[in-house]
Amino acid sequence: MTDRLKQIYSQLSSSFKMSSELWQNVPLAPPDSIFKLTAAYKADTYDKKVNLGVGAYRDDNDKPWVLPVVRKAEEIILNTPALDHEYLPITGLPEFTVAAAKLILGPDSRAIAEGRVTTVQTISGTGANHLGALFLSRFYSWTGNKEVYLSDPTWANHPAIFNNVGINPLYYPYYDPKTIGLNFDGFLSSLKSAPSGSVFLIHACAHNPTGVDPTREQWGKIAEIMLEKGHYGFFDCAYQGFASGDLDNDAWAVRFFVEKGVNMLVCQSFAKNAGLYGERVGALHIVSPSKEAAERVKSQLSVLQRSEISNPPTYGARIVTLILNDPALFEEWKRDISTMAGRIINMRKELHKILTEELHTPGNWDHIVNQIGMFSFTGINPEQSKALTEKAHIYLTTNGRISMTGLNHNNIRYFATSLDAAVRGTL
Ligand code: KET
Repeated sequence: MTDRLKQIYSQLSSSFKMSSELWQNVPLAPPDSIFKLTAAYKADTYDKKVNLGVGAYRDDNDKPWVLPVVRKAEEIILNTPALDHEYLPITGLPEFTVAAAKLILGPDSRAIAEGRVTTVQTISGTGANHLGALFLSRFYSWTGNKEVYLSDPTWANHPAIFNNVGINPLYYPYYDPKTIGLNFDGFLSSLKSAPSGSVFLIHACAHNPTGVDPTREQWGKIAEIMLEKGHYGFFDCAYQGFASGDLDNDAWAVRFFVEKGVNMLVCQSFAKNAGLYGERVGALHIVSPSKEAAERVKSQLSVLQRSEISNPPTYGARIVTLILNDPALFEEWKRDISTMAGRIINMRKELHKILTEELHTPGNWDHIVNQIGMFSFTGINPEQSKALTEKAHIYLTTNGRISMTGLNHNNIRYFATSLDAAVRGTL
């Protein structure tokens, strides 16, 4: 070997050595518990495979559904040559943020009229959760440790989002496996025993993963204690329209808490109700005690947003803006939402009927029809859930959550018989 070659060889081997050692202290993380299901489902070649993992709507042919109203809005965008690709303002498209606030807080919201609401366009609901958590981490008047109370169970990403900004997740009882319903007493005693001024993350409607929401009377009691104790409400609303099929109905709890004067923020997502998953359209709304406070909040959210994403993306926000601000498109959107919610409700009824009337599956399955939203918390244990995946090619999270929209008239019987066998231990 010539000296020159030797020199090159030695340089190369030392740079290989460096690159192989540089990340040696980075531990291998497990794949995401929800997204790994989509990947495994796609890789599976079995013809009867079923994906009940991620909460993304599918039509009765198991296809993603572009809402007809979204197609119309896209055409309008395509045919508006004046639209350019300039940056949006840091806090987002103003026509979007104004309309999004009205959608969740109500067109007659006093808080909006009084200028007490700060809205920032975010990277869908996840971005709203992150920005809200980051803002609290920096500016909330913490009296002790930075802690947030999450429902037990909750969306798998919640603890990770709060950990990322130095807020420690704690859990309040929410779900009672015995009744497959709300553990209302446990929830209330947690609200009562938490130190005053604690932050509680609350699912605004269609609780993920349980599909169990408090009744209006129960919400009333929750709000009362939150006011008494000066707790902060961190509302996550990813499913407005999916609980009842009605946008106003599903915003009831949020509007009620705002009206009662609970200190709070709301995270809003258009991923599910507008079927705009990959477009990442959402908003964070912080309700302040005064207009002047809302302005200061806005100034700080702008600073945080600028350093994180600079400014939010335009495309999805333009679609939602058209839908929210055009009365005809808005009416059409409401019909599209009830199409989605209606199909899910039909699948619930059908599944309940097959399990109870045809298969006589052991146990009570009424929760399948009583739970609301995209998910059902079946109540099966992790072994049964694993058996469904490994033996029947049915993909679901190991906590027994199923995304109801993955069911359709072609696969519901296969799923029901597999579930029946898993419960009987004969799969
Ligand atoms: N909050 C909740 C409660 C939630 O279930 C999701 C998504 C989000 C926020 C965020 O959605 P985004 O797409 O960022 O607007 N949940 C489904 C998808 C996911 O895990 O990301 C799910 O639970 O399957």
